[in-house]
Amino acid sequence: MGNGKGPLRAVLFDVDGTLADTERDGHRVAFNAAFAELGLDWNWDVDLYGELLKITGGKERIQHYMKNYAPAGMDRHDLDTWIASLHKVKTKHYVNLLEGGEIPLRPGVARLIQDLREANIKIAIATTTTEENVTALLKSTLGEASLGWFDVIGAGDIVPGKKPEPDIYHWVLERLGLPAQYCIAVEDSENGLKASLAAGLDTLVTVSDYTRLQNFNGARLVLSDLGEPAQPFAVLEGSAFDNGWVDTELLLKLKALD
Ligand code: XBP
Ligand code: MG
Repeated sequence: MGNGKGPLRAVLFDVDGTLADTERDGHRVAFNAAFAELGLDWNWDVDLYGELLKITGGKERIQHYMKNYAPAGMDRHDLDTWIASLHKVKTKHYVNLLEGGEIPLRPGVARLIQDLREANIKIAIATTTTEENVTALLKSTLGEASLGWFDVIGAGDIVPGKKPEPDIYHWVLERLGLPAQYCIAVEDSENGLKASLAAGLDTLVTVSDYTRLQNFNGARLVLSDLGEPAQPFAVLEGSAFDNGWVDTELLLKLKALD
């Protein structure tokens, strides 16, 4: 199961569901606001959105929805351009939500990022979402300066295949200049875990409401969240060595498990 021992040099964070619970009250709301703005009578409720999350990428999700729920629109000759412009409106609404401070970081995220920086371990982002969304989330939660804390931010359409393809992880590892065995990924979903494992990364999973029941075979450890001293995590799969919150020391122990 392991990918070879190596010192821990970098942690690669997924964004949606991992850094923050962005999907139900963030992306979903922004998609619906964009549909309303463009006069579409589509509404993605909480359950339907859970289904649609199987498709990663907002533009890909819209296309999948149209094909299965609103096929009439699929005939337009400019389908890709039309979806891209609808998605731009969605991004505008999503960034507005973040700038309004609507979405906080999940437990333990800010603490772990600080701890890794103090330990001189690199941090990076590997996500399917649009880069503007990542920068808006980091700015609104950790402050403007936090953008400079990340050695690499890999997001959106810069690679051909979105998760569960490993492309974004390969892209980030290449720019970090590190082989996978020196790194750990933090993910929240089965699609994300598939991507990180396919890139050869040991992976820690913190589940979110939408992903709790998914298959996390191959993860080093599956937790409720990263935990805080005053609010320890629950262990769902694997061993956390009696720790109640994820810190650099626990990640080093996970790396040494092979
Ligand atoms: C995130 C996604 C994204 C977001 C929406 O997956 O699939 O599509 O839901 O963002 P992951 P965009 O957490 O695995 O990176 O609309 O910007 O695509
Ligand atoms: Mg995710």
